[in-house]
Amino acid sequence: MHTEPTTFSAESYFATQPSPQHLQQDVDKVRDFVTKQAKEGRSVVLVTSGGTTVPLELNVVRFLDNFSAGTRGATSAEYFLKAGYAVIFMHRQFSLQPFSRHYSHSTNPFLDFLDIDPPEAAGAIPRISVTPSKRADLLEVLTAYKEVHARGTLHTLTFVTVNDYLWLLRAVSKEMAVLKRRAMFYLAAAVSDFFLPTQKMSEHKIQSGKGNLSIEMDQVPKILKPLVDEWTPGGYIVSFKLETDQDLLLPKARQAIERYGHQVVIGNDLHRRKFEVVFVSKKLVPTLPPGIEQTKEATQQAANSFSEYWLRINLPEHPLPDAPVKEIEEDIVQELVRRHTEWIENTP
Ligand code: 9Z3
Repeated sequence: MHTEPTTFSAESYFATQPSPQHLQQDVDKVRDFVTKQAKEGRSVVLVTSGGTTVPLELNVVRFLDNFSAGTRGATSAEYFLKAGYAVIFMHRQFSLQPFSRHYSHSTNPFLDFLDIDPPEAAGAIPRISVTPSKRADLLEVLTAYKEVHARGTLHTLTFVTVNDYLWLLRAVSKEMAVLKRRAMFYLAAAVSDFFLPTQKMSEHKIQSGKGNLSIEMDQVPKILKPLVDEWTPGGYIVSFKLETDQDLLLPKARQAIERYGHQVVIGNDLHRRKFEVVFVSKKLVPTLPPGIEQTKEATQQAANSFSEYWLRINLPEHPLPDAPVKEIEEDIVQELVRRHTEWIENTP
C-alpha cells in the first residue's frame, strides 16, 4: 500500500498520535518528585536511556527497534546521583537501570553470587549468603543504592515505543520548567528517526501471503527545537549524536547545535563509544570590558565557531575478570556538572 508521506511538526504529531495510557499518572508522580527536589534545593537531571520501538501493527507482533543496551544512561545516572543531582531516569522497559546494571542477567548473573549454607539444625531453613569474593563490590553498590532510596533522589519512568517516549519527554520537560537553570536534560536514549502513524498502521498482523513487504515511514518530528524554545526554556540541554561513520560525527553534531541552539551535543561513534566521545558546543562570544567594541568580523567569527572537546580514556585490551574497569561516563558527568554549575553561576 503506497500512501503519501506526511510531514509532522511537533504540534501536528501530538494532535494526531494517541497519548500513552498512563501518561497522567506518570506526570503526577514526576510533579511530586520535582517539587520535593526543588524544595530541597537540588538540581534535577532527566536521563533518557535505551532504544525506542516503532510498532508495525496496532495489535503489535512486529516492531523496528533502535540499538541501545541502556549502559550509557544507567551508568551516567549513578554518577549524577553521586554528584548530588536528583535523577529522573526515563528508560526503555527492561533496559539497564542504575545499580542493578552491575548484576545484569547475562554479564553478571546475581544468582551466581549466592551460596546456600548448610542448615544450622536438622529441619531448619538453609541460609543464603553472598560469595565472599563478591561481598566488597556488592556492599559498595548496595550502600549507594540504599542511600539514594533513603534520600528519595531517583525517580524511574518507562517507555517502549517512540510514541511513549515523545509524549513522556514533552510532559516531563514541562514539569521540569519550574527548576529553570537547575534542570538538566541528558538525552542518551536511542530514538528512532522514523515511525508509522497509527492512521497508517494495519490493525492486525501483516500477512506474508502477498510476497515482499514494503513500508513507508514518516519522519519523527525534531523534538529538540520545541524542547529548547517552548517546553523548558532555561534548562541545560545535552543531546547525543550516534554515528557509525566517524567522518560524519563532527559535522552532524555541529549541525544539531546550529539547528536547535541547545548547550551540548555529545558525539559518539558506535564502536568507540566506550572510550571516546566529543563534546560540541557553540563558542561563547566573549564579553569585552566596557568601552571596547569588537569588530563585526570578530563577532561573526565567534558566533559561527564551535568548541570541540574530545574526552578519551584508556581501556585495557584484556581486562582481568574481577578488576574494576574505568567508565567513561564518570568523566562525561564530571565535565557536564562543571559546565552546568558554571552556566548556572554565570547566566543572569
Ligand atoms: C547515544 O548516542 C548513546 O550514547 C548510545 C549508548 C545509544 C550509543 P548504550 O545504551 O549506547 O550504552 O548501549 N544516544 C543517542 C542516540 C540517538 O538516537 N541520537 C539521535 C541521533 O543521533 C539524536 S537524539 O540522531
